[in-house]
Amino acid sequence: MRALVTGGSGFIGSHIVQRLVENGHKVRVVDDFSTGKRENLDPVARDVEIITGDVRDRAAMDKHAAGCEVIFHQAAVVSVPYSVEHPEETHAVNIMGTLNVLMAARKHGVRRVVFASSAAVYGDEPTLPKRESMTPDPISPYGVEKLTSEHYLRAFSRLYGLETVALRYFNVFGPRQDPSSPYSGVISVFVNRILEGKPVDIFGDGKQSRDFVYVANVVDANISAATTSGVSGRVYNIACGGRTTLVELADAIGHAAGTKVTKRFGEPRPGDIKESLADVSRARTELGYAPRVSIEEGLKNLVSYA
Ligand code: UD2
Repeated sequence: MRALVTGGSGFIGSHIVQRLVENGHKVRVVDDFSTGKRENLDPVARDVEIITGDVRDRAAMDKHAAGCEVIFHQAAVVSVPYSVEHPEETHAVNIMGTLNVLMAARKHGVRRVVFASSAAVYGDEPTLPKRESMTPDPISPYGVEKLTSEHYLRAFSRLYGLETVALRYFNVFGPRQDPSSPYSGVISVFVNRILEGKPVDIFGDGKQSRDFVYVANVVDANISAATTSGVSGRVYNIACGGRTTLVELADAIGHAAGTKVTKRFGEPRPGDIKESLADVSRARTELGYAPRVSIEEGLKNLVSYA
């Protein structure tokens, strides 16, 4: 297939690009390089068309979608706290960006759009595990933006027959996740600290839990979402379907790195949810999704990469 990956130089996007190239597909990347890094595409740079572009730029997106069969729409401002501080900016990127992608896809007869949604659409509702049949209740602009985008996808699929699939990522980790921003995912931060022989800072008692998922599994889900028939308009949780507490996580990273971990416990982070766990049975049944890389194996890969 000929694919466009928006945000293709970012953490998850670059892994999707790499797999597509390995599988012999033609790939175009559009990225504004605000957080994505050129070196993320170094392994495949010669085989990929890389365009500097902004999903807010409707005319540009229109041009770049031409000739593509599938769009993997990964470009977004991915930080929840940043969206709380800058809702206008994240609205423009995360909603208008999606709309621009959908309009361009429709115009150029793109077969399918696969969209990177988020567990943030569920908000703070304590029922576990999260199922796609639950009523979403986002509590941040970021969650609202991802949910709104999902609705646009479904509307375009109903109105115009454009095939769309939304994947609700839970806590994704793996190589190339940037550990250096205040909004970085906890695993990238902890791995960095542990490999430097420094203590890790746990916000709260460390009993909070997340459903961590290694990035290769997320790539598998994207490929299935692009190629499985009969799933247009659907949304899917993408996670492992298991719970790891922060204390367990720190110890597991220490184990993977072959070192003892010092934990410093501090104040809980404001706005944090206590637990997160996905039911992944819909993705399993309809997309054939099976998280084949365990958290332990993923951590081992990450530690040897870092
Ligand atoms: C994840 C997603 C976010 C959104 C949200 C929806 C990531 C990176 N973020 O946020 O985009 O989808 O889920 O619910 O996947 N922590 C520490 N010490 C640190 C850093 C973090 O204790 O140095 C804790 C933090 O307080 C939280 C947990 O680790 O309890 C996970 O934090 P995170 O920022 O990696 O991810 P999360 O679940 O807040």
